Amino acid sequence: MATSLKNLSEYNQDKFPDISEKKFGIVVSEWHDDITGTLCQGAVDTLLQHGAAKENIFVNTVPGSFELTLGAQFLAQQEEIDAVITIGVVIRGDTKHDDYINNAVAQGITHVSMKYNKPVSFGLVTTNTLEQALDRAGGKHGNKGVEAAAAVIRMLSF
Ligand code: DLZ
Repeated sequence: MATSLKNLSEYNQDKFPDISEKKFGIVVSEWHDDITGTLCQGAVDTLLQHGAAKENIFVNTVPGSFELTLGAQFLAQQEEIDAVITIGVVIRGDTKHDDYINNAVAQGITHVSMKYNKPVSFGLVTTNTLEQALDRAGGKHGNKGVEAAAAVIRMLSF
């Protein structure tokens, strides 16, 4: 379903496990940091709301979304980390730069998830305009950071 038809922050909590002892790594891109900050806050709030301990949430930043993969790998390789959330915003420009970044991150974090056998969620907002990104960061389409956190929580019960 297209995001424009769905509030991203609506999710089913039925299969959420107890996460009070789980440790979460969050890697956040500094590009468009006003928006990624809101997405990250959405992710942190969601983890806390579902029982994670504040001291078990580790937030790290990377310069841009392209670096999310390596950031995710640094976190995922730590034995004590149970799940990783990646947060970034890539807004389409005049060139195909965004395609290269988005595809690299999608493939990269999939690889990290497979390599370490841990949930790594794709909290990368990829839009044509700044307005669309804001709509997905606490705007009319919810907060993609919330969804990214909900996805890893759900996968921890798999
Ligand atoms: C270079 C670049 C561009 C043009 N746009 C974005 C963007 O919209 N969002 C984002 O997170 N990062 C962008 N970057 C930076 C790249 O992700 C990366 O940090 C640099 O190419 C250095 O590797």
